[in-house]
Amino acid sequence: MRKNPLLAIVPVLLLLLTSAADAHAMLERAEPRVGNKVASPPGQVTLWFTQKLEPAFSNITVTNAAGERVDTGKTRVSGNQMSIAIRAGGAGTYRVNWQVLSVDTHRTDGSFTFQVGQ
Ligand SMILES: [Cu+2]
Repeated sequence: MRKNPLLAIVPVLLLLLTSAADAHAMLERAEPRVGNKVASPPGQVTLWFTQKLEPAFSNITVTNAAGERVDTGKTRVSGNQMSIAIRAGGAGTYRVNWQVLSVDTHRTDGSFTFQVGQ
């Protein structure tokens, strides 16, 4: 009885698909840095990811200590990097929320904070 040679490559294909699916766009680093303290409000927030991003479906919002939006609403995406300009929103804890669609069509999201002031 002959085995179908195509069956032999199925496990290999499954392995390739699985490892590709694990490689979602995760946050690699940010400026201001995650959890860091800066003396005055930065002019923008920039995030770097582990994969290239789809500009139309990737965005950032930033809120200040009072929970008010301080971002301009215009996220700029370039390769695996995205950034947004922010207005000065006083001292305290700023929260950065991000959502991205990576080029492998997987969505990921997350948030982090940084501190402004002494
Ligand atoms: Cu993925």
